[in-house]
Amino acid sequence: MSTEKDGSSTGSPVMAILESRLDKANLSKLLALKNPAMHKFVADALELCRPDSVFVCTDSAEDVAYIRDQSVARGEEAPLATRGHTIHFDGQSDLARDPGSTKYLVPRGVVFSNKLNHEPKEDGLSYVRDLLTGAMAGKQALVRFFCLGPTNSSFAIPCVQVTDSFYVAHSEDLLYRRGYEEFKRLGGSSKGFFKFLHSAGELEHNISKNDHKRAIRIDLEDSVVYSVNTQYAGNTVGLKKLALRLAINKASREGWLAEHMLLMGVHGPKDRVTYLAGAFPSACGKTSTAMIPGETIIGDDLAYLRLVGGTCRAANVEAGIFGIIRDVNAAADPVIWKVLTEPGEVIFSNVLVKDGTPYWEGDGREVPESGTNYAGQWRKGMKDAEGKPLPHSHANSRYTIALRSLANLDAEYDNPEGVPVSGVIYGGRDSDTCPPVCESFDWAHGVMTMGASLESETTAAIIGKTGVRRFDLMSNIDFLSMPLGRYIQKHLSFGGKASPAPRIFSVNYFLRGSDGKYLTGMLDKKVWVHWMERRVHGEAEAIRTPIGLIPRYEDVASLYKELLGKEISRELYVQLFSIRCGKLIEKIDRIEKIYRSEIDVPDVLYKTLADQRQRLVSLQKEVGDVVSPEVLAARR
Ligand code: SPV
Ligand code: MN
Repeated sequence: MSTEKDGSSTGSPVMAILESRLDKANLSKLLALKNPAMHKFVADALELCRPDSVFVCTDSAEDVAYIRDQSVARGEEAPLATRGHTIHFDGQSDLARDPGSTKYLVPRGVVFSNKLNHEPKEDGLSYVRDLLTGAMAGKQALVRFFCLGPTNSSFAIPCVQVTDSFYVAHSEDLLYRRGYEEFKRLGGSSKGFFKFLHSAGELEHNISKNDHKRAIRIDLEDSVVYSVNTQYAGNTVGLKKLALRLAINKASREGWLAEHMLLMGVHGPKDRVTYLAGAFPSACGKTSTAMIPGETIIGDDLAYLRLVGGTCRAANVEAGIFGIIRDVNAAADPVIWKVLTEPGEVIFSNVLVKDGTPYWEGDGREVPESGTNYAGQWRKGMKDAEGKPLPHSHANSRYTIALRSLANLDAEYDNPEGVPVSGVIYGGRDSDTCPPVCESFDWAHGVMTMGASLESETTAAIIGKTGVRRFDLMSNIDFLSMPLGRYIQKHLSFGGKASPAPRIFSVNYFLRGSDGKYLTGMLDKKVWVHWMERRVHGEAEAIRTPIGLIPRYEDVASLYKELLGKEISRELYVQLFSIRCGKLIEKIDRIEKIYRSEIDVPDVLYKTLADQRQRLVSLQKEVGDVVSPEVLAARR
């Protein structure tokens, strides 16, 4: 492509395409950004998808309002009774992320992990480009610019999104920082930007008709993600999980970390704010941890971690929440409840609507007799194909809001330098193995036995059976774009360069008693994060166990009292924090087996797991299969 010195594409084939596809006003908005590589991407997308018209969205309030209004005018969203609230429905089989249809495009000669869905680049490209050919006929293409992370910051990654879905473009407006001015500021030097091309495909009643031909293809070489025949945000909103896959790869090349993590400020004694980052698989308590009453939120889903002068600092990549709505109610989450029930911009998806009011499972209200949901008309007593009661709202139904509408937003949330990270949390959905909280011996021990050994029972956030135990290293297995072993090695070296490295903790909110009931309550996580906060500042002791450091009864009891006004019995504490040697050994065996079939796994991982197994085996022989924390405390 020939480009002029000023960064425009005058006289080139790219320019010819843009001139033929865009009207004057939109062309001039696009060309005000002097970025030939971006022009080339947009031209290719338009030539491939052949929309009837194109709208280039700047950061102006007027342009953004056009997207929001058109989403309603075209029926992709419908207004609800409360001002600013809308409902969007995805198709009946398009209600969650679809790992099976998501593949990396691997160039010839490159060895990729057999744990990650991939195919030869040429095959995958031609498959997805075929599906996208002419996919925007009869529609308008939207070209939007955003920024992952705060603008004008070392965390920032500019992004361009081309989509024919007003719902996707509107969601992105709530979820991300605007980036048109950032592209303008960077001019041709905005290298390494991410590109996303999405089409919902042919529609029937605004639902993707061909969702059986859903395809998401990730081109790591060219930093492009293609997505077609789907609307569910996890498959379509470029800057969310599509970008995470590109970012993990980029981060590994550049020595930082792109993580599926919340970021929060824990408010400790003497007005101290301590920042923690936390990785949890989808629907396992990530948002509710970030939203713990009395603490402040920076982000609930995606964080970039960088070393700045030896300190680990992190920024929220996003500016909004695409959160699970199930069990959000006035008691459990008063801050989100307020946003969801008062005027302001909210997109609800896949909930039940009755007379303009959205309803969902666990909202604490009477379920209406009937209404409209993702499957059409719903009535109480309806059964699914297996004869089970059909829930009024889908288990993965969600709300989309901007963080700025939250009363508990942390003051530092937009700091271009990020915030210092004192601790990293790894949590999974685990009924019977790990204690509610445990601190690793050091960074490397935490990376390998907590992050890289994470397992979690599956949830409705991905298509497939729920409740099945699944390996999910760092809660990033669905987004990993490089061999597992190399990713672990990157974590080890990152922490090795930090002084001090953040502490690493594991949590488990999902331990169950023999009656199948959860042993801890929704708000008990406040106690665990405050114990971490005290540990960071050297203000709480710990009991050494074969798997790491756990809290003493005295500290747990005083934190329950101080933070929740509750008593916790010694019996419950012992039940929660007993070391289940047999279960923990089985877990190590499962994890080791997974890594044995992978490439480039650092030897230290096997050694660390073997040492931990040995400690557990000795304890089991000496004391028994389930060992009380009080026995361990007495052994010191
Ligand atoms: C998750 O499933 O982890 C989410 C929602 O945060 S999605 O956009 O589907 O990824
Ligand atoms: Mn997520």
